[in-house]
Amino acid sequence: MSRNQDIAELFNRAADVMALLEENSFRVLGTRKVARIIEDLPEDVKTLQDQNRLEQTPGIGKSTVDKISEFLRTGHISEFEELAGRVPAGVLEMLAISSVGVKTAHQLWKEAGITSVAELKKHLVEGTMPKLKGFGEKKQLKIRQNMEFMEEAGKRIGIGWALPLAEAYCDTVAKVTGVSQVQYCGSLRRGKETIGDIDILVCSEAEAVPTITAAILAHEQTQQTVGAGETKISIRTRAGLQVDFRIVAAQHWGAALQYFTGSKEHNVRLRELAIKRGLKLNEWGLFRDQQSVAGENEPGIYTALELAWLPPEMREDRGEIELAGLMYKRLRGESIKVTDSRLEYLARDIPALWPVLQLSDMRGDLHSHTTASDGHCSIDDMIAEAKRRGYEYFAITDHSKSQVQANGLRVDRLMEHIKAIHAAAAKVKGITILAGSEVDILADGSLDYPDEVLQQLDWVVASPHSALSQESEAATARLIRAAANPLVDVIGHPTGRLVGGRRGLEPNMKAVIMAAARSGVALEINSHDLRLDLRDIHARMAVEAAVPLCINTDAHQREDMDKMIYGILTARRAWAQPGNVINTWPWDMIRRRQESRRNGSFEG
Ligand code: DGT
Ligand code: CA
Ligand code: CA
Ligand code: ZN
Repeated sequence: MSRNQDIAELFNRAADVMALLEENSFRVLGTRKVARIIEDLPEDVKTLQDQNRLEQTPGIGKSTVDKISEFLRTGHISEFEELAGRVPAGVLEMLAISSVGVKTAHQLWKEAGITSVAELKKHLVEGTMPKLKGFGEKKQLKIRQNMEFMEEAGKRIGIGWALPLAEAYCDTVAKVTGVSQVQYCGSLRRGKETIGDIDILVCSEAEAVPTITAAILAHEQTQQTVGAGETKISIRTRAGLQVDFRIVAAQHWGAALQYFTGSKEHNVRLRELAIKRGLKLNEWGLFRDQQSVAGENEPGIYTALELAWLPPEMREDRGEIELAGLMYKRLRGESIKVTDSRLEYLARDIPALWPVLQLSDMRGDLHSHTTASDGHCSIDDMIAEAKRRGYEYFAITDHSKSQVQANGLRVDRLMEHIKAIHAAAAKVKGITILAGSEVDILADGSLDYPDEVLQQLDWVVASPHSALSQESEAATARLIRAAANPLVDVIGHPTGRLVGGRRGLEPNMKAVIMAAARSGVALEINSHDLRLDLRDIHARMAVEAAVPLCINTDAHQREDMDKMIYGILTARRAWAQPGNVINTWPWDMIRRRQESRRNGSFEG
């Protein structure tokens, strides 16, 4: 920011303060106008002042010149600071949230007594906002979203935002002549729910580096360069996110890929293993003395360390290195002995090759909404989209009656809706359409429809939506009670948390998973990038307990079905194999399980 902009900012800020203090509106407007004039000055204020030309600028009077001079001398403007002292700092901070203007901030401060961003957030998250004029649910949601966005921008960003951005940069770089491979690495390649910065690895000839750099700088999202070396360039995007690019030659590709994918903890362990074998591992390769042993491709690094290759999502030093050691032996036909408690549940089935869950394994999506509740597309449109994606089955699960704000269906409307879904299904061949519901799990664990109603549905997702800040014990009892109902096929977004936004329920997850194992209910990984609920570590507990997962997009419109990938990444982080996820199964297999649960013959 230039000095002119800095000063303009101070004037604008002062105008905000005056407005908050309900000063004369001419004074407020006048101050904003001065800010605008300063911002638009074609020359640096300091130059103008030094040449005594500042006074001659139209719209800048004596008092403004004095303030600017004071700023140039001291770095602040005392009159403005005095003014700011009369407004709580937190109220001024609230103005930084887009969609909170002076009027709103004044209202929050004077009418609701809210004087900090944290207080505002608490009210919004807990739904305890005092009634204010013009401050409806829509406005509150908007503020909250902007607030969360701001927080994320300040620290880590959601994967749903980072992944498309990284892919766009990869596409740009891949088009440059001389580039043979491009891959995003780091936490993004490991599929973490939030990303600190994006790391992109480029394989190319040295001659291509200037063209690659130019292509990165010319990308529409690039704001500025943060750092650059011979084979490294870091940029900041318009949204403030850092992207690190590293360019390597083909003989180092695999080693660099392995290194920059991490995690750091995983890498530290690998390096120790290398040292034990008299080798040296770094981002350039795996070496014995000065001689390269591996480095061209990633699996080669692992093989040289007598480890099986595992998908990046598992590389967190949570037992995967021990697993990879056993898998390596397995592949060689050597006998193995499992001593690591983290691997006990797998002991009988340590695979020789890890079956990585793929998007193409998914046979259906079992949680979606239509215009009947709060979705944006018709039944026909959603079915057509599911079919277009090649799904074998698809469940429409609109909200139940307690979800009033989501236009939840009362029983009479639900009965009509079931008929409409079946009628729409009859028109489409080659896909099994399930008339379902996303029935609310009420605070005490009872369901929003009676069993007689649930019995008429082809598919039941039961999810908590309200009372999400209840005590852990109550949350545990609530989820266990819902899980015990054999008419429930899957517990949807079991905690209700929002990534970087809302903590959601914090039940004793072990107890909930044991209850699910007894009843045979599946647990959802809701793949909306802001939910990812179950999260990775909890989903892993489910996998260990052989509780099936169900990865659903909770689509409210056709394009939401794209979000399946985020759930898959989370499932991989949970060490899920395709068989652990029920919607990789053929419908008949799911149906048989459902039947046995409904008629009481289910035996786990
Ligand atoms: P982030 O960006 O905070 O979401 O997480 P990462 O994992 O992407 O971390 P980042 O961007 O700092 O570094 C990318 C990768 O580079 C990291 O996953 C592993 C590797 N790396 C970074 N620093 C170290 C280090 O000190 N030691 C080792 N062994 N590897 C490192
Ligand atoms: Ca990173
Ligand atoms: Ca980085
Ligand atoms: Zn839903």
